[in-house]
Amino acid sequence: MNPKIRRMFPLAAVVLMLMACLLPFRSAAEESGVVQVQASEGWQSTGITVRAGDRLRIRHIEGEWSPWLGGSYDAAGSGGDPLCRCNVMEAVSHAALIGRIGDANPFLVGREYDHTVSESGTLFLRINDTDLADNSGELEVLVRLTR
Ligand SMILES: [Ca+2]
Repeated sequence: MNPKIRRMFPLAAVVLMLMACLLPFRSAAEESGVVQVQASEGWQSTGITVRAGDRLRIRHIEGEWSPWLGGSYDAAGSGGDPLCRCNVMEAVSHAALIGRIGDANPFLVGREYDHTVSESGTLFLRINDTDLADNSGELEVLVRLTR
C-alpha cells in the first residue's frame, strides 16, 4: 500500500464510522408543532414546510368551532349536506378540518390524518366552510413531520 494512502486510512475509517452512526438519526428526523386554526379565517399557514415523501401526521388535540351561530363541533365537522355550496371541499363534512400543501388540491384532515405526502410546500389548514362571517371558535392541532 502507498504510504500516503496508509496514513489516510485510519482517518477515512473514522469518518465512515461516524457517518454510519449518524445515518439512522438522519432518516428519522422529526419536526412537530402545535398550530391554532381559526374558524373565521380562510387558508392559514402553519409555517411548516412539507417535502414530497414526508410522513405527515395531523391530530386535533383541543378546542371546538362552529360554521354558524350557536354550534359546537370538532375537527370532524357538522356533517350535513356534503354537496352544499357552502363547502370549500365538496363531498366532505361541513366544518371539517381540511388541509392543503402549497397550491395542490385540498384534502380532508378530520380528527386525525396520517399519510406520506407527494407534494412539497407550505402546509395550510382551514375549516370546510366558504361563509366565514358567522363562524366562531378555533382548533388546536398537533402537526408532526417525519422524513
Ligand atoms: Ca359559516
